[in-house]
Amino acid sequence: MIRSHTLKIGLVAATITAVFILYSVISSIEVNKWIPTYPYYISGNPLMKKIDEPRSAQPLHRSTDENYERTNATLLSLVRNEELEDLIPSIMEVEATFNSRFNYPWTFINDVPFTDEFKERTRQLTRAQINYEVIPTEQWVEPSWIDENLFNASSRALEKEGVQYSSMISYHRMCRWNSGMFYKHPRMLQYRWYWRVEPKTHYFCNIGYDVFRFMEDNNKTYGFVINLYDSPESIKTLWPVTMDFVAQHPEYVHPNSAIGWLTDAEKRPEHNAKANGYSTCHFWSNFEIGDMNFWRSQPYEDYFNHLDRDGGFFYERWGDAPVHSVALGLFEDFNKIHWFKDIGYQHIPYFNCPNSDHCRGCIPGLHSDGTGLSPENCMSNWLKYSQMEDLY
Ligand SMILES: Nc1nc2c(ncn2[C@@H]2O[C@H](COP(=O)(O)OP(=O)(O)O)[C@@H](O)[C@H]2O)c(=O)[nH]1
Ligand SMILES: *[C@@H]1O[C@H](CO)[C@@H](O)[C@H](O)[C@H]1NC(C)=O
Ligand SMILES: *[C@@H]1O[C@H](CO)[C@@H](O)[C@H](O)[C@H]1NC(C)=O
Ligand SMILES: *[C@@H]1O[C@H](CO)[C@@H](O)[C@H](O)[C@H]1NC(C)=O
Ligand SMILES: [Mg+2]
Repeated sequence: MIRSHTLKIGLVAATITAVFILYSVISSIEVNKWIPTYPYYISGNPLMKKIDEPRSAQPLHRSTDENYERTNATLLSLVRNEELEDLIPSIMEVEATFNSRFNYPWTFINDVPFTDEFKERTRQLTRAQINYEVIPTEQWVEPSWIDENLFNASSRALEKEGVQYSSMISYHRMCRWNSGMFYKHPRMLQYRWYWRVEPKTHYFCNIGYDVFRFMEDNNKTYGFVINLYDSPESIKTLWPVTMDFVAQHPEYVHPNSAIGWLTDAEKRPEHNAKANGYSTCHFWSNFEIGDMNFWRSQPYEDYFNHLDRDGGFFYERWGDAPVHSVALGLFEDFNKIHWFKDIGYQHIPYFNCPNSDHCRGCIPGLHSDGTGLSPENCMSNWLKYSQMEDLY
């Protein structure tokens, strides 16, 4: 009697356990669609500290303020007609989390005219003014001194080294335009501040304050969300060419520069070695909120011309992200560079996911959606050299 009773209890327990295991497996499959299997939470991850809104020297400006006024700014997107479907969700999310309250104008820029479909579909997405612009040819195509044979030969060599997009001339043009031309576009000359928005990016957090006026009130030049190491093969001579420039213009280097961040060799010595002295750390420029007065300044103008003359935008594959970052890191006060920790953001495959009540659909602390990408994160270097660890 006792034995069969025990057996029954055993059977019931086994069944419950089996159901529970089955349930766990099924639910973990569901969960695993969203949560990466590697430990995305690393101890000391600064994103895990709960945050709200950034500290500001003056009260943050809200659209509900009495006498609220926009500042001199535009949302900016360089984009192709074919990318319309990928751009629409990005616009919708920027509108939903920020711009539906502030109504900053959008500026869409293209190397060919926008189609009617592009214009009609994007017009549905915002109440704000929209500028549709074409890039003047001379701001887009290779400068006269670029040799096509040498470009062809170098891009084949870079291709062999695995440098992404190296034989796509349009990608080189885009990187050069984003480095030294976008703020010279006739439409952009009307504005001081810009926020760059790319197709296929996502925005997870409500931003209740005017980010441009935050920049203005706090004397910030540049805002970023993600800090990464670059592919050193794409920028082998960027640092040596930059050092030539600095030797000609030592007066341009700011006494509070972030040179330690640019030259760090401790964390990834092999990157520093391949990039000839540059850590390859950079602000990921598919998101940027910046003051175009910096790009329009004499030091940056001279620096860009020096790089452009060298030809590395074509003979190597210098990205606008490392070019912007090296310039900011050398010629600007690091205190004027702001990590928008509170802005939840994704551009495949990286994230900035704050631990904040303003965010939805993004796992706090998450940096990337693939395994093995955490070595690409340079944020800890930035925080170390900019001594900003305690500020957030
Ligand atoms: N109009 C135009 N936009 C481009 C071209 N190439 C790239 N872009 C834009 O430049 C940005 C960066 O390009 P993307 O393909 O996203 O490069 P990735 O993010 O580095 O993979 C995106 O906003 C693109 O829409 C081009 O040839 N013409
Ligand atoms: C460079 O390569 C392109 C594409 O393969 C080709 O059309 C062009 O003729 C080449 N230019 C020169 C100067 O060899
Ligand atoms: C906005 O800034 C640009 C560039 O600094 C300037 O030329 C323009 O006059 C400004 N516009 C307004 C309305 O302040
Ligand atoms: C910003 O710069 C202005 C002019 O140099 C200065 O008066 C002001 O105190 C600065 N504000 C902050 C928050 O640093
Ligand atoms: Mg992109």
